[in-house]
Amino acid sequence: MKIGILNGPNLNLLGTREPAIYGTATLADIEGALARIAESIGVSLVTAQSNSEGALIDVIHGWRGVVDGIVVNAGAYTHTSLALRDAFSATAIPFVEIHLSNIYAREPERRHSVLASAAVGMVCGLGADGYEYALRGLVRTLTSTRGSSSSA
Ligand code: CA2
Repeated sequence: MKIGILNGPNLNLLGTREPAIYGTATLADIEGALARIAESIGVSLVTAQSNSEGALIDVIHGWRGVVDGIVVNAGAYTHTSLALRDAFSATAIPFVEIHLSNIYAREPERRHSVLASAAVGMVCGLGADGYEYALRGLVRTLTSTRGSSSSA
C-alpha cells in the first residue's frame, strides 16, 4: 500500500514560529517520523508540500493510480478551496484530513472545512502526533475496505 502525505501553504515553515499553536516540530521532523511508522507497518509513503493551490491540485491528480490514499493538511485552503475538494472527488482518492490545531476552537473563519464532508475522517487539535493517527486510521480503513487483497 502506498500513501501520499500532502501539506499545504505555510506548513513548510512549521517549527519556526507560533509554537503555542503549531508546536515545535518541523515538517521534516513530521515526515521523518511518518516514514519510520510507515516502514514499521509495511506501507510506503510519498510526500509533497506546496504553497500554491494549483500545485496541490496537480499533485492530487498526479497521485491518481499511484497512491491508495492521502493524509492531507491543506492549511488555510481547508477553509476555502472547493477546487481542492473537487480534486479529491474527481480522483476518488480516499483521504484523511489532519490539522495540528483544533480548528473548531479557533477564529470563526477557521471553524469550517470544505474538505471534511468528502473525507474518510479528520484528526485535529492533537499536534504533530495527529499525522500518525491520521496515517494509521487511513491505512486501517483502506485495509478493512479491501480485505485480504491489501499488501499492507
Ligand atoms: O492547524 C492546522 O494544521 C492548520 O491547517 C494550519 C494552517 C491554518 O491556516 C489552518 O487554519 C489550520 C496554517 C499553517 C501555518 O503554519 C505556520 C507555520 C509556521 C509559523 C506560522 C504558521
